[in-house]
Amino acid sequence: MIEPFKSPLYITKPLLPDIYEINEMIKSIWDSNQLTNNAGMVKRLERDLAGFLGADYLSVFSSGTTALEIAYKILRLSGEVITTPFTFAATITSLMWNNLKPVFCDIEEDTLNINPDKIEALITKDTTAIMPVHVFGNPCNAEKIQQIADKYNLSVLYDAAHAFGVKTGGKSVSSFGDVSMLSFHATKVYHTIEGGALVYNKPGLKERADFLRNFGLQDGGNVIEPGINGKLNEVQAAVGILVLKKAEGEIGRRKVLTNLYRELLAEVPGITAGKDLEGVTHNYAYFVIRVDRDIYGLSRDELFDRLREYNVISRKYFYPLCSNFQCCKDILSASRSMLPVANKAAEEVLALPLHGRLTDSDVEKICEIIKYARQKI
Ligand code: T4K
Repeated sequence: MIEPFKSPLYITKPLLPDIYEINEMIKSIWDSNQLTNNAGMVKRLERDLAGFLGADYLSVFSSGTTALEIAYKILRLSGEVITTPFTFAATITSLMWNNLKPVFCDIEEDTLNINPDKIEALITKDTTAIMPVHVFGNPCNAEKIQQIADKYNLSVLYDAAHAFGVKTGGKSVSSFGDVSMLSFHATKVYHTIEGGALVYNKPGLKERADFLRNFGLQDGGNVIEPGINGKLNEVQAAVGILVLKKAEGEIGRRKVLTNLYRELLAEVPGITAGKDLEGVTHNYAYFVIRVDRDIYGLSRDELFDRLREYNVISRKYFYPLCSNFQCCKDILSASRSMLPVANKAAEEVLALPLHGRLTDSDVEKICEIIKYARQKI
């Protein structure tokens, strides 16, 4: 008999800066009286992040979603944007909020990313961009996607919300496409409590984005192009500066736990735990499994409920599938018949707890529960 965990185990627990170090940083902000508006901490964070990511041009924003919305403006997107339904709501709702129509493309079975072989058939005269998502930090097939974009003269905007620090072939994934968006929400492997960034791969874009995040104000107060308030404040930037120092250690610990999960779940029929992709430096942002009901004996939803009885609070990322949202019911490409792989994944994928504060024995016990839950049927 396995005892439930005494307190809930969530899929993540934010990485926190040392309390004394953050106090020092906050004191210096208090002394400066400059709390926001592109001041010292934000500038320092942008420099630190650009160094960490090897980015030439980068800006930080108040959230990943605001960063996406500003990216739509600087890339001058209009009409239709081809994207994936297997993503967090923000990818899709931010498009719709900006009068852009999401066109849903099915995904690959193994990476859960947009399937590049299915993109071309969705391009119309109204398509202006492709917005792939590096789902759970697995890099998309950027080479193929760029070939299609070049052929049809489309922009490529990566939703890299999950892909902080991920590299493939030694190159940061944020170097792909025209622009990449990173999310720094508290649930992310690296965070600024709330926040996000754009990494630009063309000169000139950063300058416009920086105006747009500050209402579009130019020096002298004139506005050429209307903007929004998308600024990160000084206290959050200070958190980001300190959390960055701990990011590599966090990723290293998550790697150890991921490998432990994989080893222990390998013996459970019907549970697939994924593997590292060749040539990829992963960030272990999430640990997800797929549940094959016919082999495992329980559906993903039944396993989710069973884990909850033991105080393991997993998450059904991404269910419901974005294309099945009520707000997408009039979009032709949202039809289930066109998205078989994504609809199946949304029924089978489950994110389990993964963060640097978990112990090996936490993971061992979660895996025991998954084995035991199956035997109980
Ligand atoms: N594109 C993609 C692909 C994304 O995944 C996201 C965000 C975005 C765009 C937009 O980026 P942002 O605008 O958010 O920067 C969470 C996050 O709110 C969201 O940022 C994230 N993706 C998404 C995948 O996950 P929920 O609704 O699942 O979060 P929640 O509150 O259920 O948190 C999960 C668990 O984490 C909780 O059970 C407990 C724990 N937790 C959470 C918070 C907020 C903590 O321990 N402490 C905390 O402060 O959306």
